[in-house]
Amino acid sequence: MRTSFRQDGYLVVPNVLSTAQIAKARRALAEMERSETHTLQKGDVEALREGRGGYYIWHQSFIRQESRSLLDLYTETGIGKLADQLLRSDIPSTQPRVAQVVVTVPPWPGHGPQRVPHFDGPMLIPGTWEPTSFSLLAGVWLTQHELSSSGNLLVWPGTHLRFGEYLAERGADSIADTDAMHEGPYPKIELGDPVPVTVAAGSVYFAHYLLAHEAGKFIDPTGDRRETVYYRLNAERHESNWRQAVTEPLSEFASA
Ligand SMILES: O=C(O)CCC(=O)C(=O)O
Repeated sequence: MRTSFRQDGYLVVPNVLSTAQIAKARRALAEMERSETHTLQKGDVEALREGRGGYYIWHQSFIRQESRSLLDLYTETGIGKLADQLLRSDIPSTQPRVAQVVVTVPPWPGHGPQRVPHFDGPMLIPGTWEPTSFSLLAGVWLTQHELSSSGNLLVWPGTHLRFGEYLAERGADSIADTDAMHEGPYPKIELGDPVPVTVAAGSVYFAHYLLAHEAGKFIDPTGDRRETVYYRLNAERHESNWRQAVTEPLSEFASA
């Protein structure tokens, strides 16, 4: 498990959620969707409402009352404990502050909001020089998603290591120089071939912060929508160690 995460930069753990946990989380999402309290981040929500298919994502901060259900999902399914098996034992994961919900509804012939592989941005906090990097992403798949070309997440295995080399050569702060990168943003490094993430409902996906990824097409109009909840996880002290974490991409992770 650790070996493939270290090499590929991602890992899928099947059968983490019970059927009851999946159903509870899907009900919570449906309720959030109906209440429209979510903050739409990007995507074509109008297309979805009008039944034309589409893709959208929104952010929920755990500080907000209405997103309590997403924190419950995180806690009840033991995602933090699984993440801790990937991280070094002296720097376990801390509770996430942000969850991101992704929903794709067929047909979705184009790509997601970002049309090229990307990382989740340096997203510098205004007035500071600290990027809002994180250690690893945990994604909970609430729907069955075992076919490709059905709005899959696409990943480029091994790119977390090559992105790390790129940053080690230029210095960690060059992560903010997105002008030197492709639009994604993602640096102009060798990517290799993308792999569609195909998983069963109830699986949890873990990915390194630096791994190149993108939302793929959804070409089958009869397919089912995808519902994924992502959590951005930090190893303890990531905020002060982020420069080392991005230039030595495995420095926060346990050896194989
Ligand atoms: O469709 C997905 O799951 C990927 C979402 C994504 O790339 C992102 O939020 O940065």
